[in-house]
Formats: sequence, structure tokens, C-alpha cells
Amino acid sequence: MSLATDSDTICAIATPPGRGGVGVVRVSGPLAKSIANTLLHFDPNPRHAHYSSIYDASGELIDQGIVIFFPGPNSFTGEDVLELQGHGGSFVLDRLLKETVQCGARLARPGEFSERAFINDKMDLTQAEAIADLIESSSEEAARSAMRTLQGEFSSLINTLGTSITELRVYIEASIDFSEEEIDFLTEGKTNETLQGIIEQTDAILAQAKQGTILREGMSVVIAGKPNAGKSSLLNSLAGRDAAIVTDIAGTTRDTLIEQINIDGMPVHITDTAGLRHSEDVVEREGIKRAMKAIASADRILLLVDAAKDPVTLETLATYLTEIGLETLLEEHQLDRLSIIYNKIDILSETPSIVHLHDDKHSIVNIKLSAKSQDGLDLLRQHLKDCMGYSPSGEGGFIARRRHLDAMLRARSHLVDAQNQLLGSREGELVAEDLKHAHRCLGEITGEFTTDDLLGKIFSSFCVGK
Ligand SMILES: Nc1nc2c(ncn2[C@@H]2O[C@H](COP(=O)(O)OP(=O)(O)O)[C@@H](O)[C@H]2O)c(=O)[nH]1
Ligand SMILES: [Mg+2]
Repeated sequence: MSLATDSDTICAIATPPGRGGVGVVRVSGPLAKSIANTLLHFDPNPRHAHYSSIYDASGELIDQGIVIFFPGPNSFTGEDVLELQGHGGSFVLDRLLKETVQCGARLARPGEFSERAFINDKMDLTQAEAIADLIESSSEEAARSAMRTLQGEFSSLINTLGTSITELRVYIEASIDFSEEEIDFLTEGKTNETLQGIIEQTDAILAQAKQGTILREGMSVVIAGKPNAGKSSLLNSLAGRDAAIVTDIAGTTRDTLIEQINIDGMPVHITDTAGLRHSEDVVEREGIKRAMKAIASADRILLLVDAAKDPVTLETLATYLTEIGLETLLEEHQLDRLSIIYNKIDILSETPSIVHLHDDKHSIVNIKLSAKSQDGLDLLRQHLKDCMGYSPSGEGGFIARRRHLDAMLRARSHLVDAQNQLLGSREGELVAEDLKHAHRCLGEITGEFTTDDLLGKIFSSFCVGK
């Protein structure tokens, strides 16, 4: 770790902007104690909740509230920390903040309190990230999982894996020194067995981490199709409220509209779009442009069609997509993101179903439902979970980020390289080298090995005051 904490004292309003019952100003650094003296006119006891008046430099009363002083290292950041819990009005809090700056503190950057906690070894990087993820979690399941990561469950799995890798490397390096025995030792099955066990352990953590990233990032779904197919009705049914306007007038929806829902804890961002058709109307054309943009980036595209009017099949799909301007979906792998939804089966008195439409090149899921009567919506919900490979874990899941997955995948590929060396060339030194790389990748996850750039990127996405 090369990043060092500076000796500045930092301050920030830790509560959200606006009015609230209580508002908190947080101060961390060497001046925290003298700031307390100046603002409170007395020396607070460590970790004691004082009900106190808070004054400005001229002695005028600014506010009254609870103040707590945490001497380092037993504080959130590991430094001296002062918390001023005043009344939650923006002018009061601004004045408190200004006074702390007058006393020599500077305004904290986003995430700077957490960054200091990390640098002072109060928590590792996954735990610091979990704080931000807990604050931003968009479902109960996500919040629970973030809490587990914050408790260190993810880090402890990574650390255990790292220890196993190091032990194997040390064992291999020790035997390299006895070169006559090296061959015997590398050919005996035990080394490979241990390595195989480590790879399997990595896969198990990877599978859990993948669930964790779904919980954190959620799934983006876009509902697309011709005007009047029932797109807005489907959005409303999934959201459980009348979010979008539904009429039988084609072209009602002209802008994209996003609703956040969750399916068994999986956060889903659903976008309703303007109906796709040729239009001379400027507003509608802009809406269609926005729809295209949403379609381009979605995890899943639901092509909604009126079952009675447009029973699209695999044979007619290409023509149909071209007709509504979605021919780009015919390009390589784009159809993998598409599901065809037959809506309005209530009119045809059909029952809901889910089938795969096959030809020699494609297999596309086809769901029959009714957005109006809500029959078949459960099939759609299950299908969306299946698309992401989401399986709610109940107990024991933890939150993870894409960055963690990337690092784990790189670690895994070094482990596989090590195994290939072991079974192929049998060069002990090369095996040890691969194991070292694998360990390094795991260290990036917990922050044992990181660059200042990466840390800057991670902490700057936090909120101010955290
Ligand atoms: N019978 C029936 N009508 C539906 C269904 N879904 C939507 N509609 C009707 O189709 C019309 C267009 O619906 P809307 O959701 O605005 O379609 P959009 O233009 O694709 O957003 C409205 O009159 C809806 O009430 C359905 O499942 N069954
Ligand atoms: Mg609509």
C-alpha cells in the first residue's frame, strides 16, 4: 500500500441535503479535539454523548445537540473524530461546517472518511466498498448481503483461499531446493490434488460473487415493440402501479420511462419505450431514438407483440424486426438478448406458457401472457431470473462488484496455468510463479495490492461524508 493519509483534518455534512430532524457534521483528523474545544467551550470525554451548546468563533450560539468525541485509533477512521449532531436544517449545518473550516479543517472529498478507515487498517477494501453498497442497495436482499460483506464474510473467503495458495507455493518452493526430489514431488498426485481443490474453491466463491454482483447492479430490461402492443400495460403490471399512461391511442408513450422493481430480491430496472414505427412527429421520433438507445444497452429485450395481430415466428422474425427498425438485433449474438412476448392472450382465451422457438441457428424464448389480466407474469419473472442465473440464496449471500469478479477470473486463469505447468513441463519454479500471480490478483480484491488510481476511482464514487 503506497497511499498515505495526509495530515489534514477533514469535515463534511454526513446527513443528506434538505431538512431533517437531525443533521450530522463529521470531523476527522488531528485538529478534531481543538475544534471541539473551540465550538463547545469544554473538553469532551472520549466516546461520551454530551448534550451541548455549539458556538461560533465570536461566541454566538449556533445550535444545541449531541456531540461525541472519539479519540483515535478507536474511531471509524482510526483518527480523532468529532461528531456534531445538530438540527437537520441546511443553514444550521452549513454554519456548523463553516465553523469547523474556520478552525482549520478542510472539506472532505467524497468517500474520504472511508478511505482513511481503509488506509488506517480499520477495514479492507471489500468492506469499505460494502459501506457504499449498503447505502445504495436497492432491495432488502441486497442490503442484507452488503451487510455480510461489511462484516468481512467475503474477505474471509478470499483470505482463506489466498492462504491455501501461499501454502502450496511455499511447499513447492521448498522442494525446488532439493532438486533431485523435485520430479518425484511434482509427479506425485498430491500436489495436483491440492491445486485442483484450490481451483474448485475458487469456482465456488466465483459463483457466490456472481450472485453478489447481480444483487448490486441488478438487471436492465427494456420492453420494446409496436405501438399498442401493451408495453406500458406490462410495465405497470410488473411495477404493481400505474406508472405509465395506458390508452388505446397508438403513440401514447413518447419518452422512455424507467421503473425499479425487484424480483425475489434481484433489482430490475425496467424501461418502457415509445412504440416503434415510422413517424413524422418530431417528439415521437425523439422518443423512438431514446428507445433504440435503451435497447442497445439492456441486459434483456422483451419484444412485446399483440398475439392476435402479430404472431411473430422465427421465420418472420427478421422481417418483423426490420419493419420496426430493429434490424441491428439480427447481428451476431444480439438475438441472445431477445425474448418474444405474446401479449393479450386473454382475447384469444389462451393459457400462459413458455416455450423455446428453435431453428438450426437460434433458440429464442417465447412467453404467452396477458399484461391486462396478469396471467403468465410469473413465467416472465422466473424467465428474467433465469436469464441472469439468479438464485436467491436466502442466508449467506454477500455483495460483490464486477471488479472483484474480474480479479477472481484472472486469479483462476493463473491457477489453471499453474496446473498446466504442473502436469506438462513440471517446472516447479514456473508453477510457483503462477501461484504468486494468482495470489496477487486476490490481493487486489481486499486491497492488499492496489494502485492509487484504483483507490481514487473507488472512493470518489462514494457520497460526501462517508
Ligand atoms: N385485452 C387486453 N388488452 C390489453 C392488454 N395489454 C394492453 N392492452 C390494451 O392495449 C392498449 C394499448 O396498451 P398500452 O399498454 O398503452 O400499449 P403500448 O402502446 O404498447 O404501451 C390499451 O387499450 C390496453 O388496455 C392485454 O393483455 N389484454
Ligand atoms: Mg406505451
